[in-house]
Amino acid sequence: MIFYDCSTAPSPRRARMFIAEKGIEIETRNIDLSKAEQLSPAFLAINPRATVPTFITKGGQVLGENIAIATYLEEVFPDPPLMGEGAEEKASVQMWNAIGETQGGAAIAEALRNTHPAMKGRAIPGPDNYEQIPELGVRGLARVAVFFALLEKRLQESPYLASGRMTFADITAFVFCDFARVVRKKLPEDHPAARDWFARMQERPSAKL
Ligand SMILES: N[C@@H](CCC(=O)N[C@@H](CS)C(=O)NCC(=O)O)C(=O)O
Repeated sequence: MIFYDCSTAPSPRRARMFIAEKGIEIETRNIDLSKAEQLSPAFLAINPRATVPTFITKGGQVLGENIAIATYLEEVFPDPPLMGEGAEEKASVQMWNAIGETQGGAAIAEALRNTHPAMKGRAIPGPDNYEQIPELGVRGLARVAVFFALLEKRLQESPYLASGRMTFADITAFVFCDFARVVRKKLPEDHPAARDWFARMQERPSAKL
């Protein structure tokens, strides 16, 4: 198995945390996005979608999405369970992970990629170039605040997002909450439950990698 990581980007950090929480060692290769290594012919030959994380399974399959990597690793290394057990918890992990991606990660990406000078012409990751739309930057910032409020509401009623224990859904939301610093946003002081959850997540050894 091979894990293509990037030490500075949020999406591969989710896979890195997941692997660490499983307590497993996987051969890891760093792809430096600041040097556009994801667009090099060598990497495009591995993943033509040009994104990290990318993961090669034992059987040689190329996985280019966090959800696929997590699903695969959960099956091969079931302990500790991070994708939920039983119908209710499994469904909840999928739901809160999707919420983290679409309402958290996507909002931050929208805000960052449509405004940062270094992302000019690269508003969307992948092999194709897209111009920035500055209005999407403004909308993205508004959506980050809505995401934080959603987390606060959920974490007022549950210690972790999907259930009573830490799962992949928490890894996803935590990584994006932390990454929101790139658009100068963090969980506000009047979100005490979300801030308490964030502090608990931050203390995990997997969060320090
Ligand atoms: N949905 C994908 C997202 C992957 C993604 O967008 N990765 C970014 C880094 S956070 C990337 O590879 N960016 C390359 C680029 O900006 O060209 C996943 O969760 O695995």
